[in-house]
Amino acid sequence: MKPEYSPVEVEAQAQSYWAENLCFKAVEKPGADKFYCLSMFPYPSGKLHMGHVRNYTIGDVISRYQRMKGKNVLQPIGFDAFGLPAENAAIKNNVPPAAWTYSNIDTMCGQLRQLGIGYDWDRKLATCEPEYYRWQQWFFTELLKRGLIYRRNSRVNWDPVDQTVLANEQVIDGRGWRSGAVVEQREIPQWFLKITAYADELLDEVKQLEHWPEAVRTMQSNWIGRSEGLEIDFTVADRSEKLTVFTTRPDTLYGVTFVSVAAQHPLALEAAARDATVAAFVEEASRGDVTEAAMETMEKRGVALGIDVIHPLTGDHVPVYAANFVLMSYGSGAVMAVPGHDQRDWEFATKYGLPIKAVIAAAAESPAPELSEGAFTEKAFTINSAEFSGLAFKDAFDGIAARLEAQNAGRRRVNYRLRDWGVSRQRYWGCPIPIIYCEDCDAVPVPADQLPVQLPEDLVPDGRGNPLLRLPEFVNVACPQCGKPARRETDTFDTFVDSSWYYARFASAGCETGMVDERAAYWLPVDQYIGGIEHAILHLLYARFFSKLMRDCGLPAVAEPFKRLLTQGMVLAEGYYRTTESGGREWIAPKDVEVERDAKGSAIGAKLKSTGEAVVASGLGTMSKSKNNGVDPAAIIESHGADAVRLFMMFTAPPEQTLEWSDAGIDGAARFLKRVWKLVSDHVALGAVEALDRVALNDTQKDLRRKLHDQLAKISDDFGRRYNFNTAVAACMELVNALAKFDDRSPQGRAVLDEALDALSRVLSPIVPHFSHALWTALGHATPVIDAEWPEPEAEARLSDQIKLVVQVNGKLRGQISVPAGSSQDAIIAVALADEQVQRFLVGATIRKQVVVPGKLVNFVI
Ligand code: OVK
Repeated sequence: MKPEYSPVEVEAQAQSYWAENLCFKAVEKPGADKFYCLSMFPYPSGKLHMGHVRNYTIGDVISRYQRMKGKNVLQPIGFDAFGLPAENAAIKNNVPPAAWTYSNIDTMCGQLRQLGIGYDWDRKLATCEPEYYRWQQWFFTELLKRGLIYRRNSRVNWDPVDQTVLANEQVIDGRGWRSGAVVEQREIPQWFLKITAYADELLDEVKQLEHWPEAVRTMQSNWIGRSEGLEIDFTVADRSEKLTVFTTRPDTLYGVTFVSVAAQHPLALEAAARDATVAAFVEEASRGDVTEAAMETMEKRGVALGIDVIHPLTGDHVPVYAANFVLMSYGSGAVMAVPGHDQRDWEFATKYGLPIKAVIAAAAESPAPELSEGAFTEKAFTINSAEFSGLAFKDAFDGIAARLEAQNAGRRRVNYRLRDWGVSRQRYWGCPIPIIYCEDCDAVPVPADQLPVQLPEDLVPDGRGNPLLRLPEFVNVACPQCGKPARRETDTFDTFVDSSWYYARFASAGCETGMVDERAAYWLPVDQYIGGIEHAILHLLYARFFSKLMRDCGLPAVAEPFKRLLTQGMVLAEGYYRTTESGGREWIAPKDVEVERDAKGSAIGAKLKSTGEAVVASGLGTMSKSKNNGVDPAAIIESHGADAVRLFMMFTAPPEQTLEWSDAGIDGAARFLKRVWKLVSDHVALGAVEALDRVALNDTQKDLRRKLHDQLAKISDDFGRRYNFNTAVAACMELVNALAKFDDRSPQGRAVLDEALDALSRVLSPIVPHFSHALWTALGHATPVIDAEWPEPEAEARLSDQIKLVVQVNGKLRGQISVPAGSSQDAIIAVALADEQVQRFLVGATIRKQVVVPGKLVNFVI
């Protein structure tokens, strides 16, 4: 073993050894429990960033630990390879997205290998490979048969200059990102997955996800948004037709002063046909943003339709308005407006001078609430509600519901916020939707024996529409049913479809006969899933949904795919800028800045390394391109080694918390490795070690063993239960301090040190695998450290021969004594009385009572 630690050599050696000898292959060994550990697979966007390094290191540390604990571990990797970034890069660089994607995959795989992540590389997949998406297409046709997919018109952003559909993120301030043209809304037919059919199950089972962060469970529940309410019919005045609304607040029914409908509601369209003002409003509203967040914050606007409806209980005439904050896709596209008790209705009523009525008060006898500043939205007691006045929320709800039901003017309904999932994208770089449109047979699914519908990989998009549309050999096909000329669907799937089942495919890697096989039943669910909080809602919901769909299609699957979820924190870094002549900010890369810090390490000044010019330190923020504060993992791996990066990632913060990048931190990690290396190399330089003889040890040797096994107990708990790898590393550091001070070179002294270094190299190995591999080999082991067992703390070694007790006089601490374990009460009192410190407080006193609390204290009452 070389006396100096060289990360380059150590890592190269370990990697070549692993490549030839060590398979981190997932095996279904009988008699052992399985552990499936998965970090969310990356988009092949170029090269790894620090967020990736953190995600994949956390997964690897957990996997390696579980493997050492004897589990059959599966840790796969793949690439979420379709999507817009590849198309954008293709437009920019004039290359096919396939070439760009495969080249990025190669780069990122090289980096993941360099980091020493122990994947089962045989299971690698990319969602853009026909072997993968073939089964997605097959599953689509299966779901279609089962009525879980349907086609309907839905709105898209249309760029009239580029003649293309734009994703929401391609619309900037209402204009197309390339053309700058004002974006229009168009209705086109699209495919939808009936996720709403699973809303109840998806919601109910959130309760079972006990190893998920509470925040994620709440987000899932809120997104599904189950609400119990009433559907209420208002009759259109002078007509027999009904206008049905849904409300969760029937207790406020007496406060309705108008009804709002969506701009696309049939009543609004009917009014638009005869009234130019309404027509102008409908036209304008159809161009607006339809996201819920936008609805919440946008200025509330509307127009009277000149139509009244009849209140079902009071018989009053109530005007109907078209309003820009009512969505046609929510319920029936109409809501009863109660401006006294709903803030949006209050804003609308205030703007258009509509009446505001108080029908709810804080308590049964309270006066009406003050409504001049805003709505009173609490669920409390009804007032001004005829015979329903003075009731608490539930009684009012039930009473009004019963009355409306009896009148056949209302019924109880459960409503969901969740909408069906539109999966069509008018994009080239995605999985083709396997449908053929025939004039006679309509939409015909591509038969299984004609799958996959292969995506041509050599097209170069130019930003003007989907290039598949311009490829007759792709579009023009024979109808699979009648054989007549037909057109192939050119839309592709939302990439969230690709990532909704990849975890199951990993478990059945390479299966050529189906989407998954019985291996999925063995490996699923994923025991530990790791990823960013940005996927707390959609990805996790869709993956949960797919798992249930697969189960219901009779495939080997589980209801809930992810048993434990760890949401990792973001990687943060300081940003630096200088103000340009035009008053803007020019962001400077951290590597070009020299920073002056105070004693706590906070930046107090910064200047450009090249010129010495002062720049502004803007503080910590997420690493981003726009702030130019990303630290490239490749450069740090080169300068400090992969193990130092891994150690820094695990030591600096617990996985769920944000991690602040710091050059000093990475230097510290490298210094610790050097220190351990020196300990081991000094130790092995002294030659062979005698066997440990537990009964022949002196007190100092026993103390060191106690320290080792105490720390092992802590480290094991940190790894296995708490996932607090930072405190596990801190415990290793404490142990190393003790080992460095231990200078006993006697045969048993060396045996104790050997035991400690042996255990240390094992517990460090999940975090710094190359480094530990080198130590382990130097300590004389022929098998790889990854096949070593996790060192368990030895209970005997943790017991002390001596017990410490405090001594009190009249309850006050006066001394401390040490007695042999198992001493009698008399012997303990004798030692306490003999203690010089204690004696000073007993001079001339009469001891009235002496109390011994075993293992804790002695108290003299004088
Ligand atoms: N392919 C999807 C994805 O998110 C996952 C699918 C399962 C849907 C984590 C940073 C960061 C730091 C510097 C510059 C820029 C960003 C994500 C995912 C995983 C893969 C990184 C989070 N800091 N990024 N693919 N992160 N922290 O490639 O949360 O974007 O769990 O890595 O990320 S991804």
